[in-house]
Amino acid sequence: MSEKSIDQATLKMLSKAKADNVSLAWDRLAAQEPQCGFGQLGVCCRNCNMGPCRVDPFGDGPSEGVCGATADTIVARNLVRAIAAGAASHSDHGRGIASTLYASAKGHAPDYPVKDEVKLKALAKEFGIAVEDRTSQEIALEVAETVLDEFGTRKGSLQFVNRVPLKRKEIWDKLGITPRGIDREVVECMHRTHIGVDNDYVSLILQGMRTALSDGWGGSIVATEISDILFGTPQPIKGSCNLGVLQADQVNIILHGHEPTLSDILVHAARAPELLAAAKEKGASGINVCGMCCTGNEILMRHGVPLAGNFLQQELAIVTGAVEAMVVDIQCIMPSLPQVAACYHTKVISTSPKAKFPGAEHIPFDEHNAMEVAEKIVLAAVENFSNRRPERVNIPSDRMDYMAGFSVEAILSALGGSLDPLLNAIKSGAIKGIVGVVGCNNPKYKHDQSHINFVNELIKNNVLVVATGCAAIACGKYGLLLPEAAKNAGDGLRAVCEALKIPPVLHMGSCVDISRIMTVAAAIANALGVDISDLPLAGAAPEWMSEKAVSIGTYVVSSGIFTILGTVPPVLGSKNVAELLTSGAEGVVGAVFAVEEDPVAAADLAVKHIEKKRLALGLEP
Ligand code: CUV
Repeated sequence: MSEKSIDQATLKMLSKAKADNVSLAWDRLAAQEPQCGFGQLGVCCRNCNMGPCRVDPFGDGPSEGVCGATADTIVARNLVRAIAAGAASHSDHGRGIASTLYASAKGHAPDYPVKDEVKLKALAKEFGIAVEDRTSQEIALEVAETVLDEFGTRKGSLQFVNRVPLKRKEIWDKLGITPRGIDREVVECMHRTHIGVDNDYVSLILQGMRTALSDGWGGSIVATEISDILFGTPQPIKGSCNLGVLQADQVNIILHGHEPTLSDILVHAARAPELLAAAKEKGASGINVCGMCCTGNEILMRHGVPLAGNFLQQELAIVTGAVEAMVVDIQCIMPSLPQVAACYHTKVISTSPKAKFPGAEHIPFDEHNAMEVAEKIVLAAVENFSNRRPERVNIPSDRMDYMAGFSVEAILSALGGSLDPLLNAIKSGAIKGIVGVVGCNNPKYKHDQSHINFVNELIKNNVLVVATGCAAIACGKYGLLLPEAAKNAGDGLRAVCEALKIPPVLHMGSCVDISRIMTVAAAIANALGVDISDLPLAGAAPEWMSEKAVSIGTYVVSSGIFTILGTVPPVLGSKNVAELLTSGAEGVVGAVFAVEEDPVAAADLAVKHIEKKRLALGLEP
């Protein structure tokens, strides 16, 4: 068991699942083994019905598919399709949030007033939208319309690319990878990877980069910025995480998925006095709303809602036997949940028309009468409390406090209003550099281990860590999001954290909030008058698994930031593609990918890279 996770709560629930005869992701992985070698290498093509085809990686069998596609073409096409799926997921999430702002401004979504007018006006100005003598509703309407237009714009490039330094824009323009429209890039990926269209691996990967950029500097940034306008820009906030946040004597509701449109409103709905009274009538002492995965990060960042865990803990939360409802919307939700829930009393409630789950109850969420639907969902959970089977309940006691909520605005205010203290700390070497640690869990690797070992090693080396997604949740569970964690940091970083009363690992939000990290990177580069690729920065996804992570990694590299992957992507079937991504890209976009499964060695790569960049900037390594 202990080889599966380093997290005590997880290990306890793994044992309980075994005793309860419940099968989990780890069991299903074992049933898949040995996994398909062609798939692992990326040399399997199912893009047309002359296939499926596969290229023999050892050179004994066929070297091309029926249409003549080589390993280079097949691997590149598969990669580009993964990027398109990932970018589409983030961007469609962004569109959903922007549509909610539109409905709000039109007066059709009364439960979604603008919460951050300052940010609304700042964004309006960025888009050249007039703010003087206009009501916030008028501004919101034009902002929503303008942002929604970015998805199919004909103006040639996305507005948010203007945040990056001129040098970066020139690189993109020269390569022809400046994103032109959010939807357009995804569509073009699907077109180019159809049989008989783009068969040149370099050309395909450039389109993959352009599509990823339409996510990082398009869809994701839209999701973040408009969420802040609607739900409030995060500020430092305290809370706690891991499965121990579930309460034995309360109605437990877990919000799992990605869109704050649902989760934010549900947090408020659960506070209604009549629902609380209903819960008490059922014998519960209260209603305990917790988050999971990225929607958990959204409500954690804004309301300090406890976080029950990260990706690999979703089934385990149900295994506690203490969850009345697992409410899901979109992305990273295992189809197995209703099956696991069938062994307990948990109701899995799906809410998005885009994501239905056989075996789950579907309560369609509607932004036009959001509060009403949210209350209905909470009531369903409350009513389920009496079905709880006490003999099946076992909540692990493990929980940890954290501090989160580090939006760009919150970081600036912690720094006293300008980036200067951070820049000075980097120049003096107190902080050597910054690494963004993001991404998922993956049952092929020991749960949370790579995240934690990688991050610990970095802070020891005076590298400030900014984290999002399931990586950030992992950090939370091990106390790395507490200011006290600075005691494990190197002297320089420790002093900075102590002076500013911040943790050495800053939780910046959900996966779409990696756009916050990119915005900070661009702002630092602009302040120093250099390109992003000149900065002592790196990115890492130590335990990634999703296609969204493929898009993220690609836009981070395409923005000029060296990125380390802790799990091997399916590209090794083409020497040319692998070589382009890990070395050739340096001369093209100024950054490359590295793959390193050992987290300590990965941290060493990041530190060496940072030292190299410092030296080039004339700073002491
Ligand atoms: Ni969007 S994409 S498992 S929830 S970080 Fe978590 Fe984050 Fe990966 Fe999913």
